[in-house]
Amino acid sequence: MAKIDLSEITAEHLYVNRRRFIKGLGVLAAGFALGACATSSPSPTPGDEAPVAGQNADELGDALTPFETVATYNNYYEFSMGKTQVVALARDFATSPWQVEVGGLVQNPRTFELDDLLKLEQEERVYRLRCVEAWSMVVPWIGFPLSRVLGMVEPKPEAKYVRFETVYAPDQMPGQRSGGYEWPYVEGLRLDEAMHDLTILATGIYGKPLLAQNGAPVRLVVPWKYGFKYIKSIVRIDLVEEMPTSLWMAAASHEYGFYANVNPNVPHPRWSQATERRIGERGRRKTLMFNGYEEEVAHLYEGMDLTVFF
Ligand SMILES: Nc1nc2c(c(=O)[nH]1)N[C@H]1C(S)=C(S)[C@@H](COP(=O)(O)O)O[C@H]1N2
Ligand SMILES: [Mo]
Repeated sequence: MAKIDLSEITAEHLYVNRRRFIKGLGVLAAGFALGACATSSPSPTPGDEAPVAGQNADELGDALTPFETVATYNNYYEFSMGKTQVVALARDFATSPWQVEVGGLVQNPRTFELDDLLKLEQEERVYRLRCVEAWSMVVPWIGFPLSRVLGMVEPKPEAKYVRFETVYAPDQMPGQRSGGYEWPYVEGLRLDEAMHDLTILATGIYGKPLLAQNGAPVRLVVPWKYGFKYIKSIVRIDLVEEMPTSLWMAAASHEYGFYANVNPNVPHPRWSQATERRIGERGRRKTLMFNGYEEEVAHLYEGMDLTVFF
């Protein structure tokens, strides 16, 4: 949430982590300067120096989910429907060169090179990630508010929604070669949701560039919504007038709505949302309204019937 602030840290182990994180940021910054010349993202390899985050808990005191878990337990249907199979299949996914086209109802349509995005000030955000399958993690993202990019392109007054598209690369993404879904993956936000400060484009994780399996080189993170809204490997962002139809709405409109705000009181047809399994913990914990970000985002939905906007 907050920008990196050394003064808040006193405990020795946190201090060590913080210092290592700053070193990590240096690596990240060098990566920006070099123009992200790697052709694929690093995968966790035994013996590698473990990447580190700048803090080791979220604002509620919940511990970070270990890097190894975040990097190996993935939903990324373009590669596989098997969570633990994504890493291997995404290993050679080419994330450079990479462009993100931002257009539609804007004054200044613009194609951003990945480097343009990496030159924006990057900050760490430790957020809970809650999947609609009722598991959750705590993830230290690196990124920047989506509002910065939207501000640069200047949405026109008619723009009401933002539509995001994942890369279409069936040659590299085996899941896109099989039927069942309307590729590419599409997601959407209402413009005010997209402009909210909690909404970020993530370019890193645990102080390092984003891993292919986590959506490299750039993916959306909207912490008060279910994980399927966090669209990965984005190549297009369009400002539009009509509510976009997401891949999941198209695939199963009776199961997935546009808003998809985390809500313990509205069950999914297959999964109660009242409780969740925090990966790495025994037992279950109660799901928090808006995933614990109610104070920050509830005002966006004033007057809306939250029981029907799953
Ligand atoms: N393009 C794309 N984005 C995606 C998905 C996907 O299959 N394809 N899965 C979503 C789901 S269901 C979840 S829970 C999160 C998982 O993100 P993670 O693998 O980084 O934990 O990514 C989301 N973004
Ligand atoms: Mo998910």
